Amino acid sequence: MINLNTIQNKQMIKGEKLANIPWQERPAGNNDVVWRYDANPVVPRDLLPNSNSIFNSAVVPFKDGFAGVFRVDNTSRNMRIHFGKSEDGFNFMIDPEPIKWLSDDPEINTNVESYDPRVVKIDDRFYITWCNTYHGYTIALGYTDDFETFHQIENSFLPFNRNGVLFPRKINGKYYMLSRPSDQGHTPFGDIFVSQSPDLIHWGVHRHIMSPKKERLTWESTKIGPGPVPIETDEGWLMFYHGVLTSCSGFVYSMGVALLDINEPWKVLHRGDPYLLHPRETYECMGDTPNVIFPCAALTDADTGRIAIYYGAADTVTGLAFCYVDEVIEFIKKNDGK
Ligand code: BMA
Repeated sequence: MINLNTIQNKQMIKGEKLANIPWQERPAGNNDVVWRYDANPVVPRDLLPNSNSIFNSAVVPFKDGFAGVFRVDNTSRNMRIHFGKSEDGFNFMIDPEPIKWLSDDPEINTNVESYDPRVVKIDDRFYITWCNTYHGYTIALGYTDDFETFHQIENSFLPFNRNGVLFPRKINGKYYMLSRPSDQGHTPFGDIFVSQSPDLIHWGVHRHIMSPKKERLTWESTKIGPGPVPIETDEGWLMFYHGVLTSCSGFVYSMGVALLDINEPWKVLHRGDPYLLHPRETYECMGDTPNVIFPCAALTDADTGRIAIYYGAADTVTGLAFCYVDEVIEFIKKNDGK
């Protein structure tokens, strides 16, 4: 909860304007920093004839509308990623066929299972990271210029790793990627790291950003992992992330936020102690995996400070939530649990 009277209407996003950002104002009487779209889910589980579930997906502005890469688990329960598009960011058309990655190297172009994509525009090219299988789960990287032809580059890390998230620009001449080293199963641990690359192929200079908060029971006691592409603000990189608590009936995934140093993003400036979004609605609490909120994308409008977050709900559908950048930064500072 925040005191809205104390918030100045500051514009803090350093990025492009997005006048057509999907948006719905905070409902009357609601003082939450992040609020949900009232017609969630935006993507139902059965949008495609053979989809079991569509969730943990990424959306970016493209031409006059939006394009995205969607995690679709089919009715054989294979995990695949598909191209999708939308005019308004609320209603999507998803290609029934998974993305066909072009690559000259059969060694990396395996893609037995593909899931949890993120998409980022760097200069004029859209880069896609996703969790891929190469002798175990690891981070794959590809790009597209037009969302028609997709090229796969190199797997960024050795197995096991998940949640590869590129920064939207080079920092001091290097590409930066967040990730969460893991194991081959439902990893019971996980810290967020950041790595650097001169060419998007060779990754190194690995730096630790933050660990789960294990010293007391918290919503992020078990493991944490990066979510959407970090948002550049006047105060640092805004990093929404997921955190996991182990309850009597299993993992509970919530969303929180931290602010990272602009030039040395392994340095945490502030970290919100409470979560920002936690499974409460039926579509978040019931599904193939109950009690999961898993954010993978954020659209931003530098003009108004609006942020629209796409998140997977209960490993089944895709939801949308909204917030203002200045209110999120105010929240982190007032509730700093670093
Ligand atoms: C993680 C990933 C996500 C999933 C989450 C909750 O390990 O597999 O794709 O949403 O678990 O089940």
